[in-house]
Amino acid sequence: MSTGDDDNHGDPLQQQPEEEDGGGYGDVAVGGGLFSVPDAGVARFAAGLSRESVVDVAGVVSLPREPVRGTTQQEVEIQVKKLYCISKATPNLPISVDDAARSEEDVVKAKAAGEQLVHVGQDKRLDFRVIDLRTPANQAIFRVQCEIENIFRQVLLSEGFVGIHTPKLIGGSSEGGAAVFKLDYNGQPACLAQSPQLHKQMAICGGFERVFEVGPVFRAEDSNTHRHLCEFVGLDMEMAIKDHYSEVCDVVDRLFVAMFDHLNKNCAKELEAINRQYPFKPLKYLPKTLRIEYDEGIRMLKEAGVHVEAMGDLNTESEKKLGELVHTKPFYTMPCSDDPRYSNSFDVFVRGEEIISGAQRVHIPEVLARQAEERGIDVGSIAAYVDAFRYGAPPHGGFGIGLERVVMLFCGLGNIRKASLFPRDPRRLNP
Ligand code: ATP
Ligand code: AMO
Repeated sequence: MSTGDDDNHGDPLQQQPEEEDGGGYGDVAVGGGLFSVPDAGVARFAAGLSRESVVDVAGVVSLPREPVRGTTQQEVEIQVKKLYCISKATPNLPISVDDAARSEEDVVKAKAAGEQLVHVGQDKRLDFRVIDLRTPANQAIFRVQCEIENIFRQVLLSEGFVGIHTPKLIGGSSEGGAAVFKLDYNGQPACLAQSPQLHKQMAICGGFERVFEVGPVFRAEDSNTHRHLCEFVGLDMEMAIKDHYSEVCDVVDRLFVAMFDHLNKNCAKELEAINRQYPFKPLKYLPKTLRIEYDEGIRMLKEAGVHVEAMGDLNTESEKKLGELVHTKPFYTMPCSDDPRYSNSFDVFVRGEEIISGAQRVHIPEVLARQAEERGIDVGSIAAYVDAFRYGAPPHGGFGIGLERVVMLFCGLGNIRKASLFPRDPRRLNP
């Protein structure tokens, strides 16, 4: 809906002639908005419009005399002078925006009060995503997502990184795992990239000291979980390091503290809209770092059945178990020089779930080939990558972030599908 005085309406399906100004305004609710219309004829026309029709209105905007109950658009009232219907919505909408905008709590309360409400489940929302996306919470979620992506770019650009785009059609798995979508590439076996891992490292070999990429990542996940998608947006970076891979962790700290501060400061309205439909507790974080908090480590160990004393030092067994919980690392990860059972790697967890994986990489081709072989990877399929380290390669490291996971976990959404515009999960390829 737009309001204004210009007559640039193309070829409206239906149009009301301009009415004389003054007196006799009546109210009518159209598609969730409150309009004051000049006379009964216009009121009839407006009331006959189906919900979600697109209208173009010329009129005077004012603050409402009182909020419109049970609607999603309550901020302004319009005294209509002209009303055009630009696009008629079918009167039999599969879901209504008002139903889709209710919180679980609203539904429970209304049911307790004996009201009959339509509950819109997750599958139905996703089946009719274009309507579901119109709810205030969804509008806010994708604005928050856009801000996160923007801050990622801004912080890295300000630190001298250059944005790159790596190929998404590649000859073999980039993470060494089986979760790849295979395809035929003019007669050659190929797959969709599981990450920009190999090529972002090769960009470092190509003389770019600091690179980042925002792009699609494909994972042939076979289990339906609340935090895995088959296609997600990867926020990746890679950088040459001088002394220690903690230089990469320092960037993580600066990036995420800037990101979370920015969201809290500049997206208060969006976070409130999300909170109204999907209540969540604001994320607590330290002002300077995201590195693992002791309590979080203790909680993970306790959940895994390991006995640990509150506030006690972790013994070797607990440390090892914590290491296992935070996963076995891929073939390109640099082992720790003091104890090769460990690696120079890190994960970042938010609300107990992983949002980032990162590490120093192996830049010695012989070690890289050996580690790949040990994990059953056909070294021939990654020969150009291994060879890239034969022509001079600086020590380097980097990390990958799942954009939808950051949105899901910052906003406590509970399901990654809510943070994906048109999610792709093991069962869903549509819409
Ligand atoms: P993978 O490729 O192994 O699936 P991933 O990076 O895609 O890893 P996840 O599968 O979410 O992301 O998590 C990786 C690892 O992190 C898991 O194998 C698990 O050990 C650990 N992990 C994730 N979430 C939790 C959690 N809530 N508590 C404990 N460990 C967790
Ligand atoms: P990893 O496999 O841990 O690491 O992935 C990086 C981050 O991507 C997110 N993520 C996912 N998000 C949604 N659906 C999925 N199926 C999914 N799988 C992973 C998580 C995870 O932390 N190459 C390394 C990164 C690196 O070391 O630079 C990698 O891909 O937020």
